Amino acid sequence: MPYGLRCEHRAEPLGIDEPEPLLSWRLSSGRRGDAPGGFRVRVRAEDGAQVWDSGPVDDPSAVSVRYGGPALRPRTRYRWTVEVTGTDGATAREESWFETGMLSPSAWSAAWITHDPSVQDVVDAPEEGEVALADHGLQPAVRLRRAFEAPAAPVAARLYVTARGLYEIRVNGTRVGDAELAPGWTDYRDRIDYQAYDVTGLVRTGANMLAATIADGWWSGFVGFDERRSGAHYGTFPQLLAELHLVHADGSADVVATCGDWQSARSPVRYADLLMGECHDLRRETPGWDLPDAGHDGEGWRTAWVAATDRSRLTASVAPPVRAVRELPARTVTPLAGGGFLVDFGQNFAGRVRLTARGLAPGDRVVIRHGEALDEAGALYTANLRTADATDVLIAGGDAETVFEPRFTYHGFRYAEVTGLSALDAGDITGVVLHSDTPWAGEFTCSDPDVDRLHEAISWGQRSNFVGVPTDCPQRDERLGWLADAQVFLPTACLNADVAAFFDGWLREVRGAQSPDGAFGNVAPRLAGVSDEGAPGWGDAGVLVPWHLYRVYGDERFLERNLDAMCAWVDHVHRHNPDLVWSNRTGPHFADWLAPTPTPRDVLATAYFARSAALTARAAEVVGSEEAAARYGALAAHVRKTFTERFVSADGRVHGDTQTAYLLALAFELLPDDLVPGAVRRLAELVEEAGPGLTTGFLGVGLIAPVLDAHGRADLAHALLRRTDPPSWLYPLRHGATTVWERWDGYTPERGFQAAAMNSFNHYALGSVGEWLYRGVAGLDQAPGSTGYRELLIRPRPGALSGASARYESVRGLVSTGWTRRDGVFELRVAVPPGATATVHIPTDDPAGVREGGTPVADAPGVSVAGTGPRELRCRIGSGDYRFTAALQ
Ligand code: RAM
Repeated sequence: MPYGLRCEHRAEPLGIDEPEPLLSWRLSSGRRGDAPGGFRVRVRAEDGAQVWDSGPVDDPSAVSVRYGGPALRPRTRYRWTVEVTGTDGATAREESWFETGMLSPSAWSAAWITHDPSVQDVVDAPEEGEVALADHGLQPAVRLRRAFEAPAAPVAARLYVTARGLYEIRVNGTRVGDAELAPGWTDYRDRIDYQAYDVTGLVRTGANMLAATIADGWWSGFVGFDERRSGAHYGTFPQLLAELHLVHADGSADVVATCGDWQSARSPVRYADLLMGECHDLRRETPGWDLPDAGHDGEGWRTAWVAATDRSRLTASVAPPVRAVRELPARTVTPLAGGGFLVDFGQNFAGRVRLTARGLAPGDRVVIRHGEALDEAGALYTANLRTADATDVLIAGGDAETVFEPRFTYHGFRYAEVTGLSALDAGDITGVVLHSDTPWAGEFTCSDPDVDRLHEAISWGQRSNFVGVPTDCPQRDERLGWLADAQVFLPTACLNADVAAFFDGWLREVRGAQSPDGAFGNVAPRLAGVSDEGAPGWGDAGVLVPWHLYRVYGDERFLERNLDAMCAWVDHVHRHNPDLVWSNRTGPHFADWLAPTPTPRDVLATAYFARSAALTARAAEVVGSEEAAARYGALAAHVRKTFTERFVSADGRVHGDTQTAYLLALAFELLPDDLVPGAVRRLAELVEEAGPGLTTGFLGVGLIAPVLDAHGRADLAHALLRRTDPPSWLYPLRHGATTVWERWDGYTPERGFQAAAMNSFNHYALGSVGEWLYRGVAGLDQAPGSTGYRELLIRPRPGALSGASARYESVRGLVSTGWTRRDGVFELRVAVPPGATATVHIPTDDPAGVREGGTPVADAPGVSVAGTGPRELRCRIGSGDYRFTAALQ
């Protein structure tokens, strides 16, 4: 059965601009050995007319096809079916739809509108709690509205909308969609995403009102840590651009577009900034302003100001929107000695609070400050937020009860300090978790509750930092799309969630941030003030990320879309380092960032040079660029040779003699075969000498468990996992962490907090060990040469655990593993989706005694024995569910 149909890696996307969308499906089957014989995809228009028929495609491993029909029409819904034929000839089908967006910037007619920025509001003298407004020169949000008549309720209504800034838009008072922080963060100088919404049910016969609020967001608010600018990285005031397309029963159409006949006013949101926070003055609310019967000449409304008409940078968003994905109840509410309350949500996360406030008089202020930790005295600790105020302010109106939730900001926090209320019940304050709504795809659990907590902390780090773009941290004045952080965490992220569309969107920013010389940046979207030229391991993300996405999702377009940029990057490094040791143009060379033991910079850089050249060659091969494949393949071989000549001794010692030096050499396959055993031995010694312990930073940390495992030392990987002294993964968890810290020693009881200048408690980079929990501990992996989970590798590493299991929704279907070890019996359950095959490594003391479903493996249906290794039996299986049992002490 096909299920989980996707178009462009999204379920039922509304408003895509891709002319040849990828249509994909997953497969399930209850029968062992089931494999599809082939598929057929048909695409139809809304009226049922066939638009494209792939015809029967005889490809047993395919789970996707690119649309290959006539040019798609703009703003049109297409329905598609996939029919899968089993090897027995039986067919099963499933249906879905996608809808095109504007398809071309030239299709737009709307203008960018706002409140005339030359009209200054009378702003009250700042009072307590309006610090941000006073200090930072922030401006009130803007309201825009347009009344319109509909002769009859339309048969279809679509709203295409974006902002330079952030928008929230309503039809007749009802909020449209559930996207938060839309349109998201792009380098607005190059591209601005728009979103499409189905508003058919919201438009009525007669008078209607389209009404929006816009705020600064990334466009004109504070971004990052560049203190030279008072916000305004891209522009100085927010603007809205929207088109409402109405289709009537008689086939006629109307468009309501932003233009000079809209009205504008200052919003009661006195300021809203991603870093500083939001202030909402309810005394200024004018209920009904967004309804059709609102007085058109109400106080404060003016003719909207047309700021610009350039529509050339508009593109449909490809990533899933940020949404309020879940809510966290307050775990404790503690009254503070000086007044106010301290709320603990029990979890560090990105988002904001929703507060119900009662008994306030007009003008009363409720101030909500956010922080990740408490200081020694039990008060909110905010020093590590640097210049981010992260403070929301409610100024009460006349209502007996007010529900306040800021709309145009978010914070990274676990604790909130609320002042200005005489009482606060736990039920009156809720944490609202925001993140890019990447469908969760993985589950992991094992018999060690500490390791489970680590997995949870890693997952919360992912949730907190996938907010529009992959950020380093969600709390301080930074929150930038740092390339290395994303690159090292990507393998973990891909196992936790379906991040294909999310990274497809971000890679546009990575390419956009590339210099004319070919240098990728250190952050994407590009930002003035953060050094432009990519450092080793940072810039290389422009190569490593597309390659990994291709492997996980089997979608060659990740390579097609990025290959030119990958080649330009490798050429850039090569051009400036003709002797093949990367020592020139290393950008800010962050090396093995925050490593307890530093690795020589040229070793690390040259290793990445070789890796990027090798992956670029493989990418070129996949997309059929033979010349490029040969050229980069030869370059990679030369860089590897140079690496060995310059940095590796005859017994496999790598210059610097650090864990990360060996990890890079081994993970990137830089060493000739005869030097590998010596390098592995030395790596193991270094790990053992350290405790066993690790001395790696951002670039080494994700490699340590996989490399030790790949070279027969899974025992050491387990030892690192169990370690509780710093540097280790469990140490922060012993000290209250609920997300992975930026630094191994972000807090120690002896010394207290690390330097406030750089000490995030929610940074996912060091959590990149998450990948090995799935691949190593639970044993859920794909084979080295496999893409899109076609060829699985099931190889659990039990260590001293008594059980572990993982489930993963791959592009092909559900893969799962689960093992237990009890009373000398090892039991392993495996599920393989149709069309995939798997090699299963069963750890055992008695390979000859292994059974499947109670039957000796040699006789078990669908199982073939592939060989034995030291204390293991290898079997090959096809799709279906299996249960192996083996003797294991
Ligand atoms: C820090 C960021 C990020 C890292 C860079 C080098 O400021 O938090 O994690 O990649 O520096």
